[in-house]
Amino acid sequence: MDWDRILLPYKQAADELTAKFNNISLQFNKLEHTSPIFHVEARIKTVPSILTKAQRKKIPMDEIEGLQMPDIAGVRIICRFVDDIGFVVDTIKSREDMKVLEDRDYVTMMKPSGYRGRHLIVVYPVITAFGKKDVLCEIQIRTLAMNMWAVTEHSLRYKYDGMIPEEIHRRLIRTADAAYMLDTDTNIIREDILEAERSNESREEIVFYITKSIQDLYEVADAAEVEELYKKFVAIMDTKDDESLAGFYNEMQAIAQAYKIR
Ligand code: 0O2
Repeated sequence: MDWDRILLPYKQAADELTAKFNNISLQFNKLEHTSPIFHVEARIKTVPSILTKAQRKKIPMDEIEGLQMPDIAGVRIICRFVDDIGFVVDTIKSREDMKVLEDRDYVTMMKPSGYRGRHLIVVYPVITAFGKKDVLCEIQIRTLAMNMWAVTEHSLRYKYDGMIPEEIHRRLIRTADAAYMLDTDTNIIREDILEAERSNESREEIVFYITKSIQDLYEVADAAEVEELYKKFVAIMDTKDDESLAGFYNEMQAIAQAYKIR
């Protein structure tokens, strides 16, 4: 079999989808100060892994690119909060550049192993050097906690060749429960966490504005006056009082406007 000819379009799909999801994340972070997508990774199944799965599932070689093996190209999207998973799913379903064929929800219906995650099987068209090809891709969406569990379990499954000893299996179920609790609790305080981050970020922006303005004022204003402003700023920073910082920010905006530096 000409594996390069088969697999290269899948690599292209995985690369393009990774870039697209990373851009969605970037745009959310820049414009909304937070993103439902925390991290994106992708992989192409290796030839031995394709052959093993084909053998295990009795998939004829001329059907390995079909729905029985939809994960030759796999993209994994990691979210911070459980609610983000649904948001990412809706985003993917609303896009015109890929079509969702299957939606497997192992978040609400945990697998007997303890595995949790949401899997979308999408058909994604790539324009290769030799023309257009529709390829299947599995998009796995997990929280950080679900991912940590799955990566750990995957290593153990590999180590024990799929026959995980009973005691370790019991521990894995306990850690899956712990990961579920972590997800549930952080999801409940999601808005508080995001609000704290937004306020930290706006504090950083204010501090950046003030320091830049003071620096620029040295070019146009009386040095002693600027020195006084700088001392006042340092004193406010020492108090860690957000209200005083906001007041000083307003003062600096007025001064910057008067000197036409902003
Ligand atoms: P890899 O190395 O991650 O690519 P099957 O493929 O038969 O196991 P099915 O029903 O065809 O399962 O597809 P499913 O369960 O929707 O998704 C399969 C993929 O989900 C697996 O790919 C894993 O990545 C992940 N997964 C599913 N169940 C488990 C689990 O119990 N533990 C872990 N760690 N991952 C799981 P592959 O091909 O098994 O492996």
